[in-house]
Amino acid sequence: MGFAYTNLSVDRDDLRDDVLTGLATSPRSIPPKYFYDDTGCRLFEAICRQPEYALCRTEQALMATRMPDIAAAIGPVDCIVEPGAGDCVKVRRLLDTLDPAHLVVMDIAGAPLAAAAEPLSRDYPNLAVTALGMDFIHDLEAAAPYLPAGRRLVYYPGSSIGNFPPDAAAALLARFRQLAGAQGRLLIGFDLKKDPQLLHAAYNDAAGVTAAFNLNLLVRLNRELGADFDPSRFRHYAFYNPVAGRIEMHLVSLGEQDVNVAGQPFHFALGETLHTEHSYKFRHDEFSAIAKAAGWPLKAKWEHDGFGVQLYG
Ligand code: AVJ
Repeated sequence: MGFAYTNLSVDRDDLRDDVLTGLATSPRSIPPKYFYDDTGCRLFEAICRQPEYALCRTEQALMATRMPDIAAAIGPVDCIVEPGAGDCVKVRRLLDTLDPAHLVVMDIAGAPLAAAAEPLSRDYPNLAVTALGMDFIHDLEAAAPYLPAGRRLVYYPGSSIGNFPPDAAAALLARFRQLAGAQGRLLIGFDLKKDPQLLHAAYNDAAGVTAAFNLNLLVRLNRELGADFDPSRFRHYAFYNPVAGRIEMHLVSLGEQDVNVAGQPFHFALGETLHTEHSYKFRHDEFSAIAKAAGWPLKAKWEHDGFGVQLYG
């Protein structure tokens, strides 16, 4: 039924503005969505193969074993919408089972998204595939003209929602509510709270892949913003903060240093951190309270080995 790609993003300017703003605040921070350049996408896939990082594997196992139950709870859908679809692998299982007429995928990395989404229209001949290169966190509403009428299921797997503090997560889920429409549904996956030692290990893998993923952000800024970070002078530092219920990931300056980013100078003191990611962990009841505040009534929930999936709508 065809394939269409539209690039709605202006991400280069967003990157520059977001990074300069984040470097000027205290503590310094950069939004985690900027991890995912080509190298970052490959490193994240490698993280998912590390023995300590079970998140992707347990979600896949849950979806594989509970799919009949999940599909029955969802009911018929005309369109699946996946923000942050990336390699478009996970949604195939839903396409196989739910057989919708339309799929709308979005990702900030537009070119890799288009390359991944195009084959779906060949593998599913009755499916109309729309790929949107866009920053859905910034500008979700830009997708509205591309959504077909009918019953829409928003699919947000992978614990991506964990990158947002509870208030921001509720705000994003409220915007998903608008996107899904009156009859809409939401299927969302998130990492459950568990033994903090397990969480710590997942973000400090022995092979150093998570460290490379974190430090790659500096390499990206060097290339795309003409920055001159020396990644060897920053330390990957990730830990579970049980009070806040989140993994915090930082790059800690190993000494006094001056860095130029997009023509602007920044001084890092010894021990000063650049905060790169929050990864919140939830209990089922905590998550459904956030979703409820965003206008989503809970329909069903599943869990497997420390990973949770919930259905709303
Ligand atoms: C893709 C956001 C789910 O938070 O666990 C993996 C990203 N960061 N290791 C996560 C990530 C460090 C990941 N999410």
